[in-house]
Amino acid sequence: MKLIYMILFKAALLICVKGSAVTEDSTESVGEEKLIEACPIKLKSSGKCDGEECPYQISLPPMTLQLPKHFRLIEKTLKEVQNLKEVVNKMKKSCQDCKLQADDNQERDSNEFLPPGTDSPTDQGKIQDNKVKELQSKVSKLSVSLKNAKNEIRSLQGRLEQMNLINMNNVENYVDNRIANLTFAVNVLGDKCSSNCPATQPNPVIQLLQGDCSNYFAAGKRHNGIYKITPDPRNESFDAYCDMESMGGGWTVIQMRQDGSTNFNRTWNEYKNGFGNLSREFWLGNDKIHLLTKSKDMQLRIELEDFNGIREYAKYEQFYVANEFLKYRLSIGSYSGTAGDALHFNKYYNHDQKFFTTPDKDNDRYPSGNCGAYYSSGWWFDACLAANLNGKYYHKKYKGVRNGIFWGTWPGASEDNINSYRLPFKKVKMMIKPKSFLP
Ligand SMILES: [Ca+2]
Repeated sequence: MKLIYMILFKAALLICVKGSAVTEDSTESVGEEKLIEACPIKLKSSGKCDGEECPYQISLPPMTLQLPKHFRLIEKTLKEVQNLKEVVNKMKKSCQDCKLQADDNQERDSNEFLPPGTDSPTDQGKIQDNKVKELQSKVSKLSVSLKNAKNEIRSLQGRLEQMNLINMNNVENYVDNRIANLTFAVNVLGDKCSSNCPATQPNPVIQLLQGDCSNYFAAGKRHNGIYKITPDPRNESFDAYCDMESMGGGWTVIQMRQDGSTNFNRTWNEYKNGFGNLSREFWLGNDKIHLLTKSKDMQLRIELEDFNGIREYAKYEQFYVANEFLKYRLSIGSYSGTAGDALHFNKYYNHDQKFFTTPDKDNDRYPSGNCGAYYSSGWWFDACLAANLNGKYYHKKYKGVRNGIFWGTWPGASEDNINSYRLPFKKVKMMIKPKSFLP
């Protein structure tokens, strides 16, 4: 504090000196009195001096100091401090109150002090007793109902056992009755048999399934005609024309042409199932040919006759037609004969391992079109043909597209050109027989 007073005093003096200096500068005629008036701070001795130390008195005029803005913060802080002080005091007081209350409670508990209006200790005990009694009665009620439930369960168990027993008895009785009946029936039969059971000769009807025409031949059939064959017992039997007379007999004919009575320009499904008349002209059917060639190793014999009366044949020791999934692919080999191996004409015209193509299903190797449609036939076309025994039946020579029955190795067949007449065939026969067949 002393320091602050000193600073204030010094500041006041400085203001006075400066003020007088200004006055001196502005007016030279200012007197000493004015100076004193201008600086009202008075310093004078007061009392007696004690040696060199003399008491002095300073009288200061009331004054106002403009403090910097920061002093506002000090004021605010002071106020806050004051507030805090009050709060702390309040808290202190309340804390003291709390402590007093706690002490009071402690005192009350220890003295079992009961405020007026509450039940006395004896009342409290009664209430407790009542509660215990209530609980006891509840427990006893529960135990009674539990007992009842137990009894009920027992009686139900008893009934269940009875029912089981009844059922078991019923079943046993039923089984006993049945056994008795059966025993009676067996005894009756036994009596009958032991007395006069006629020795009945078994008369089995042995129906041998004939796989193909060679089986009929082996069974003594020697007449050409239609026979029912079953190449695969898992598939249905079907009729086939059997050639029992030519070339050792036992031939199953798969294709025949002789008069042009049957149109061979047919669909995939027709070639699949077969068409025509078995006694005259027909295609047995690709599914049937597949079954026949699958059941046994078959040889194929092709007989051809032109209108000049020339007859030739081609024989293949290997002949197999795959199933429909494999597009009835042809496997043919081991040629022998007089007509020439037109099915393996050259490397460009080779029918071996070719798929079957019909006018409505193009499986051939000719990229620009359908050989079947172009040559009006269903056949194992390459791109397109050196042989086509399902071609159109011409009764005489013809010109134009070579869509008639054709065998490329036939004498003179390869020499013709587009402008020359093409040779028709009078008779064609394709027939198969197991390789193992011995007439
Ligand atoms: Ca094609």
